[in-house]
Amino acid sequence: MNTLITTLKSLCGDANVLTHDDPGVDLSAWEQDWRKRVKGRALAVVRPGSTSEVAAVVKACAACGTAIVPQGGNTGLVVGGVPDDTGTQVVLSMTRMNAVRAIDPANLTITVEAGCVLQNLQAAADNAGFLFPLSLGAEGSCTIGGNLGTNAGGTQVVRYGNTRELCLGLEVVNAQGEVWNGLTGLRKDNTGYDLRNLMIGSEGTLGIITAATMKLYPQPAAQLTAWAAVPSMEAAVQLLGLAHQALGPGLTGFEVMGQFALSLVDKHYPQLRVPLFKETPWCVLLENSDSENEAHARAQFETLLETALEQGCVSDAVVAENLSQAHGLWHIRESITMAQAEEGLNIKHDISIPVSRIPAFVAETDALLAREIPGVRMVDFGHLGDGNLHYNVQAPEGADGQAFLRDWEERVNTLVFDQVMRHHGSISAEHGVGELKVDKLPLYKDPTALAMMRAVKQALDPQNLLNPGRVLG
Ligand code: FAD
Ligand code: 2HG
Ligand code: ZN
Repeated sequence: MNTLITTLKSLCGDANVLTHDDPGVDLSAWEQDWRKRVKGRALAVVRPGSTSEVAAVVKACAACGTAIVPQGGNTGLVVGGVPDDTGTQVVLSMTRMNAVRAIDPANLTITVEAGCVLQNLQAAADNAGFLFPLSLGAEGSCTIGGNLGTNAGGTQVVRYGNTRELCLGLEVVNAQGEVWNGLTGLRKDNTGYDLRNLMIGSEGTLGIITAATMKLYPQPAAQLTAWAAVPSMEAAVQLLGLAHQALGPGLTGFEVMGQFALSLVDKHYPQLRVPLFKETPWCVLLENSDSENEAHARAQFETLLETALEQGCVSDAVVAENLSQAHGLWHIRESITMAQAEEGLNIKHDISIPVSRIPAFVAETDALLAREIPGVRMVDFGHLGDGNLHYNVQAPEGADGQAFLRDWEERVNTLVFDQVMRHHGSISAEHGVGELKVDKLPLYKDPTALAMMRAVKQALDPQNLLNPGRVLG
């Protein structure tokens, strides 16, 4: 047997080192990305149970020059957490390290291990009487380590920020297998370079996050959800301005959903009963989190929606009567990704643009794509409150998805990303670069920034052992 495998087994236990040679073991769950874009082949999947085991595994891999691919829930959308197809890389699955280490109510912090599933972190905060606001469709499977690795966004960013803004401290194993204990929980610490923010969003290329201290917030006294039909993207942006004014920090969600995106949910999950979408090009989902009470939140919402109806930026609206209706509306929004996958392979773009430019971007880019690909179907939706659109391109009705990707992906990406640049945006808002966008970064990122990023990678991981081929290629 490979001597590295023997060493890894002695470090983590036989049951926690899986290889293709083990009878009856299927490694596909770790080797295949969520979107089924890539199927790699791992040398082994290693599941450490503690920070010291992670450190020892990294040291053993570094000693023989074996690359490591950190993995959490494997829900990433840019092929960042699966091995390549050489059969030489070790997948470091963090899911056994899932403990809640501590809650500090006075400091409003929670310290958890990296493999803690986001939903379990939310529940631990809730049980202690607090809110942990990070929320995304994959929350039942993704881990806080993966969220930090990708600097995930989700649906509450308009109020609470990305994962980066929610993190106060990290524990990290570096590429040399040394442990950096930065679990401070401090809101102020100006003692030099910000290593925490360097690690967050580095997609496993600079270090392995083993634990994190995250911010907690008071739970809102009331949370109300509204669903509004809007006549245009301009109207959606106007409604966002009104919502900021009327709700202030109470505005905790502002999502936009195009008619075709909602029609896919209606088609594939008719039981979800999508409201208002048939007569309008766009719908908006708004959330108002109030620190007073439900009556106050409802009155605020009613005033906002009356003003919006008067000004013509909303044509119709419903306000959820209770929590279960609110969950139903959010469930429709969160089902778009699955409905799109049911419809077939597609070209995803996770882009950000200044909110003020989004209407022009969508109108121009829709027209360019329709001219190039007659019948192309646009699955547009996303976090309009943050200027983040999921501008996804689906093959014309009846076309073969595989052939569509082969013939059009490059051309469509160039067209969309050139448009993003013209509107001063970013080609990755929240999903990251992974492997899918590695070749695009040199084309669309400032060359000085890219050179500085390469220098950081070279300094921290000179052997290029941590997630090689991702982010920088
Ligand atoms: P993985 O997929 O396992 O890994 C992601 C990246 O992080 C990889 O590069 C990996 O190497 C690295 N990594 C993982 N763990 C660690 C660690 N401990 N230390 C260092 N690096 C690590 N994303 C959003 O931002 N917003 C959304 O609204 C959103 N919605 C989604 C909805 C659905 C249905 C799905 C399937 C995905 C969605 N995503 C969204 C994408 C995905 O859920 C996020 O990127 C999430 O943060 C990934 O977490 P994970 O644990 O699954 O990480
Ligand atoms: C979301 O906002 C996710 O639902 C997934 O970021 C986006 O499927 C997508 O393109
Ligand atoms: Zn998103």
